[in-house]
Amino acid sequence: MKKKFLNLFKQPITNSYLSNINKKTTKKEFFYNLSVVFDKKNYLVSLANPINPKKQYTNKYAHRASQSVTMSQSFKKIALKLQKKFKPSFSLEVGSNDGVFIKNFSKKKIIAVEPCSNLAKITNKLGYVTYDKFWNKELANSIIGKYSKLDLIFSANTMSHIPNLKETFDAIYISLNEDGVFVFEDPYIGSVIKMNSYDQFYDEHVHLFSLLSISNLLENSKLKIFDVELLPTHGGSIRFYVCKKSSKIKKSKRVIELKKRELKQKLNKLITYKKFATRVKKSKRDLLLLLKKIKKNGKRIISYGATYKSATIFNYCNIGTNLIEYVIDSTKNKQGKFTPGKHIPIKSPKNGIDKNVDYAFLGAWNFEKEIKKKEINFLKNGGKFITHIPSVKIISL
Ligand code: DWN
Repeated sequence: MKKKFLNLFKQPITNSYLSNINKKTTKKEFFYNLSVVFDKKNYLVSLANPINPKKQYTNKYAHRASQSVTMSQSFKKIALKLQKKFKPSFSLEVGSNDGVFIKNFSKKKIIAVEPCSNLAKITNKLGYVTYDKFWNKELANSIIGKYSKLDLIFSANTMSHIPNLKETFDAIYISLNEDGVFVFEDPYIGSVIKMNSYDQFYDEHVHLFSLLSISNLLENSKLKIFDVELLPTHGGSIRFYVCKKSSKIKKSKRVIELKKRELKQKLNKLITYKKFATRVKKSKRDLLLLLKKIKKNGKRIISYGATYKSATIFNYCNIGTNLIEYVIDSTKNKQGKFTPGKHIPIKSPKNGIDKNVDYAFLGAWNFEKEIKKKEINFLKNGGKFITHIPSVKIISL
């Protein structure tokens, strides 16, 4: 039985950065009601009404995973680790974005699937065969028909984006060799609860996983979890190692330990999510109070990183250009555009944060360390960051 615990109200599609703001473009903007449910049966946390993926993963997809040094390094590390550990002859990545993971493999040893054709074009150009299609059983059958079954399937920040997990996991099963492994990582609900990072809920994050929920989902499949890791990336992610139930790969102790930890955190109880929803309301009140106070004192506030996450914050808290003048982002194809829903202009950081800016809200709070390092002069000159993680606060040198 699914129980609604969080309402983030009217939200736009987070990838829908607007090129122009006029009556025609704003009238066409798509909004939906973002609410989140907890399934009391399998403990999965999901959006109540997912959007049609064809509206989201278009040929205008904006996010480029290679934009952050942190993520490029993390993907390189896991790519090398998986090749060393499993020695795969032939691998596949589901959701390859701009190739940040596959570029660490030989072009002959990996292929990819990426539904956003503008992104698939990038990796095809680099010489990595990339299907610009959605991952499903039909595609899996055509890939194994043309090539062979796979020793390794990797997927980062993609499984959580797919509404139909049963079809997805079935497609993984038919594509894997007998001792093949499927490794996937996504933001971790345990961290979201702990850090109060409610901005991890947006149209693309259809589900946020725990070990408990994925274990339950896989009960009805021919797959099993044999290892798990918690990662610092994206403010706390979880990486699952999965194989066929018939495989001889041994289960790691970490699976049992993390299950215990999740039960202690009560990730299997509705009350945990209800309490979280109360903290989310407080976070909104505190953020608005702080931003309004700063503005009243005549100070200038911008936002750092035109993230999909910050679309949730700005729309839920009703933050527009009255409070945040503009957003800076290093992604070229976001620059010159406007944020979805609240229409805040996005600019290039050029030589870092402008000298006349007093405060920068961390839209990309998950890269706080990287950003602070890059913007050390802003901090040295008295500039301050604002974050809502884990509670609303000002960060100065
Ligand atoms: O799952 C998803 C995650 C991985 O990426 C997607 N559904 C969409 C996207 O979500 P996001 O926008 O919340 O992700 P990030 O990775 O937090 O985005 C960071 C943004 O900040 C990028 O647009 C790049 C930008 N940035 C910057 O301008 N300067 C990042 C860093 C580190 C910087 O120094």
